[in-house]
Amino acid sequence: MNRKQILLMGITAVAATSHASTNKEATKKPMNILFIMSDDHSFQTISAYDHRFIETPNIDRIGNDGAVFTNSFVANSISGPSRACMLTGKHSHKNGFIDNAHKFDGSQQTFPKLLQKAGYQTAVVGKWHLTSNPTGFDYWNILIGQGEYYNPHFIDNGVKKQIHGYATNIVTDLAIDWLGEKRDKSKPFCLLLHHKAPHRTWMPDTCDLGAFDDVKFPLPENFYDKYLGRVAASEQEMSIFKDMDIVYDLKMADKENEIHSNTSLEGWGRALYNNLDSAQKAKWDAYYEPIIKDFKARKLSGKELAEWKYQRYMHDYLSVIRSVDRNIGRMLDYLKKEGLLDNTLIVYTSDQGFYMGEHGWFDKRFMYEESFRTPLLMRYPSAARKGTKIPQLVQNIDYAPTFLELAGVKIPQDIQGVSLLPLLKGEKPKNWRKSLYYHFYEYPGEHAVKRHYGVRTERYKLIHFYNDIDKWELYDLKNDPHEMVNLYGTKGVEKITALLKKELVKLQIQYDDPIESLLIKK
Ligand code: SGN
Ligand code: CA
Repeated sequence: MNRKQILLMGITAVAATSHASTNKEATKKPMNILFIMSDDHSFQTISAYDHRFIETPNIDRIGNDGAVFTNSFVANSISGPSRACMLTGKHSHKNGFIDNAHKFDGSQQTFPKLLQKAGYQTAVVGKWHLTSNPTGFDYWNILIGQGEYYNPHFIDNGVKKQIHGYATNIVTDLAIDWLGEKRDKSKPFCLLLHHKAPHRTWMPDTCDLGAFDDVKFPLPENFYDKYLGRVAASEQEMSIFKDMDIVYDLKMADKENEIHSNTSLEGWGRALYNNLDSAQKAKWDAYYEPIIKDFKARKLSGKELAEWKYQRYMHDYLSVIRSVDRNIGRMLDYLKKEGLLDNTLIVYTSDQGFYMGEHGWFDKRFMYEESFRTPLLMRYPSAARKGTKIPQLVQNIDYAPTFLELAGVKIPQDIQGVSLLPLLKGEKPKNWRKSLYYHFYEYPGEHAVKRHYGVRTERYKLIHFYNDIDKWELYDLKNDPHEMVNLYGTKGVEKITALLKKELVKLQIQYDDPIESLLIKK
């Protein structure tokens, strides 16, 4: 179900309740798992990684008491596919969910099913986005499709409901309610707490409106990238200047109906506003109306408009993160109060990274660093050292085997990821992977990012864009961390190109990706 259908649904509102239990649980084995994930949360906007934009003390707590993975990546930088990779521990071509238009085959092996079989209580609350209903969970209460920020609709174990309030608060309430009131406390638990935030259209909670008003964010140095030598990058539709919608994304839904973006998104922007109740609207208007008035008076165009859009985008996005961080703090405090902190592995990640204006963009999809990387922090009570930085190359297919090993469940042979537990324990495994494989399929599609696959080593990245084009790109990440200079085919890179192509084929054989059959030109 898409955003449009959700907005048209008329379903009775029910109030969310949270009952903080006073029951203290004794430390017991095996360890519980709390897997927190946000949607589109860039590593640039987590202070454990980067202090330029925002402080996120609560997310950082997870890493301070455990580890921050400094080279964490996804296998396919988009929501449904990423989630399928995590659930199965397999690349997209193996779990079958290659793009958001697919339906997840819930009859296949997933880590929640294996944990449930091993005696865990399993639950998922919040964003699911796999089209089919969850399988392998004792309790599920999921947002429909992308979910909504305000007064969102859920499917509560098969029953549709609307809950009044703000999604990030509600999802946290549901998680706490399940932990305190609904689960079987004689069993270990595995809880997937998956936020909608900070996905487009970055609607802040009313209490966070204006939180960054006194900040002017510096433009990324490649904001005005001309994409020389990079054909796929020049043909995308994820530019802040060209593709970010004034009304839909940037909330300029004026009462006078004078501001028009002339896209179908404008109407949906106005519908999102209309979905707020009168008290929410009053707070929303108090913040945005002066901005709308000022925007109208300034009649911006060209670079001035681009930079105004960038500032608005950053202000809204970061205000949404404030709520994520605050709610994670609430969750950690709850676990502490319940005596659960020291018997629970806590994971924080995102379904992929996101562009904060680098290359002039928002959104994700590309194998370039900002979207290929994803934040990953883990609080592991038995860690040898707290606050460790783990530099090894890790990927989201590694989460499933990590959880299984932690639970003492045998990792099935067909899982393609590798358990991260040895790294968390401070071990330095010999033969750790030296390269990562990536494959993005959603083309033709929204934002027009061409199909591509590639390999990344510690220093280099080789990408092949295919389907309706045939273009290779090569980057030296040490000398060109922002991936501005495509070295492919230039003098002096013959040897490294050959090595990377060999590595790429090795990975395609190892992961059994039938790439040749996909290379059919239109
Ligand atoms: C929606 C968004 C896109 C976004 C995809 C995928 N458009 O379609 O901007 O790239 O989701 O995001 S919107 O008009 O519906 O907001 S994903 O993270 O869920 O894969
Ligand atoms: Ca996402």
